[in-house]
Amino acid sequence: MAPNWQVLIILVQAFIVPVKLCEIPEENKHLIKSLNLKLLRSTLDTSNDANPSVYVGLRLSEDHNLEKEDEYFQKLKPSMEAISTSRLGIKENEPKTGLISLQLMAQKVSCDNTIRSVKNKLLTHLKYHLHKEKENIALNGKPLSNYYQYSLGIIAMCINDKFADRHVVHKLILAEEQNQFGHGESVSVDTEAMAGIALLCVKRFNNYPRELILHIKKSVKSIKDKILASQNTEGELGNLYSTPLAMQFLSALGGRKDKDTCSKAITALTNGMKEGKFSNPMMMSQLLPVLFQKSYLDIVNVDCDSITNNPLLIPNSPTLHDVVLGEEFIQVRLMVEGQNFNEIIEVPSHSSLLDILKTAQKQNALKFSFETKSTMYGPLLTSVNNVEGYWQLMKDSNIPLLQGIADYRPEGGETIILRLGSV
Ligand code: B12
Repeated sequence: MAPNWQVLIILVQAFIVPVKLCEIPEENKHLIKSLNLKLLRSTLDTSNDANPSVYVGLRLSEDHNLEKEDEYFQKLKPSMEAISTSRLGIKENEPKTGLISLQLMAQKVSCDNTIRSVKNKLLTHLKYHLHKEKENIALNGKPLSNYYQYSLGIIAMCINDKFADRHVVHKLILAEEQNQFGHGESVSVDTEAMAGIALLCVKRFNNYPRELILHIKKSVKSIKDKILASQNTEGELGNLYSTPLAMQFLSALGGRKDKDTCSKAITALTNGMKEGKFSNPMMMSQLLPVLFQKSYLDIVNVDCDSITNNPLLIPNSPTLHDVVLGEEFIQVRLMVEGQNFNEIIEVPSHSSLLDILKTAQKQNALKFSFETKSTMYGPLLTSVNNVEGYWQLMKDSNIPLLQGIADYRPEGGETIILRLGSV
């Protein structure tokens, strides 16, 4: 029988030209560059502390402004050095598991070997933190920070060729089996993904007992199934902001079977980018690697000798506010559940929820006050009318907001509810 040449050529091509799972379509490739520039531009903003996740995102890109990246890495160093020289311990029950992990990842992608001693000390701190997190799981059924940071910790050890204690890994597997990865009251696809990436990373070590390896494989499969099942009609895996990490997990997993899921998710992400929904540097930093089909596991593949500079990748300087406030005024209802606060607040259109809270505080000094804590994602609302806790942000009656107070900009006529929830 004569060979079917067309089929043969396609087969051969499939082997020679690696088909990248989930590549962004040609007509949308310009979005990658604009995201890269936006993230680079955020590094020029001196009002926030340098963020190691932003640096990792930039380094996992394939387009670089080496000078700006290096300047930013220099800004990260003091905080790495401060942690590395601090005494081993956890202050005020506030573990730094996630931060130390991101710092170690940043150090690894920087190719800067002059701070090897800092790296070793950070690894010692991380090992200690993971041990304390594990102890807390055994005692209180949950880590001191959360399973997202616990997984980041395992990844940071793993990409530095240090394998986490098997009991640490085992606790993550148990949590996955018992569906413990939540975000407030809902499932956290971000955490599923991060745990999946961590398990894929440790699976590469041959040092774990066979039994544990089998458990790891089973958990990875279960995470994959949960992530695929979380896809909604828009193509998002979980929600828009968990889609980048879910995609990182699928890319670390490899394989071609999920092409349809991937292309739908890419559509959701490109639509989100076109609508300007990725403006938060932390969120952009989780997304940028995905646009190059990369995951945190690719940190080990960064080839320091072949990173080239693109002299045309020049960010313009950051302005104080990306969004220009509108000239018209809008009215937004602000309610604090259980505290009898229910007022209409008038603000210029395009104001953020933070602007609304500030206006409310100014106008109702006796009835409304709030406090925030600065985090890598922006300001977190930590206290309302002197009540501290996890303040959930809701819209209309029961829709949780997908952005924080500094990023969310309500429409006129919306009702915002601040609700004290349980983590
Ligand atoms: C764990 C977690 C939480 C926990 C944190 C406490 C805990 N148990 O550790 C809880 C449940 C409290 C929480 C709350 C919220 N979260 Co949350 N959270 C996460 C998660 C899964 C990991 C965060 C983390 O540990 N990062 C690593 C460490 C190193 O960073 P860190 O800055 O040191 O960590 C602290 C802050 O990040 C803070 N934090 C957590 N979430 C958020 C969200 C915002 C907007 C801010 C400013 C801070 C913040 O809590 C962390 C631990 O203390 C991320 C997932 C992701 N993809 O990043 C979502 C995520 C960051 N959260 C998100 C959202 C929307 C919220 C809420 C606004 C939800 C709501 N409608 O109320 C609230 C915050 C409201 C407020 N009061 O200001 C979104 C943010 C999307 C965006 N565009 O910015 C994410 C990406 C999840 C998602 N896919 O929707 N979150």
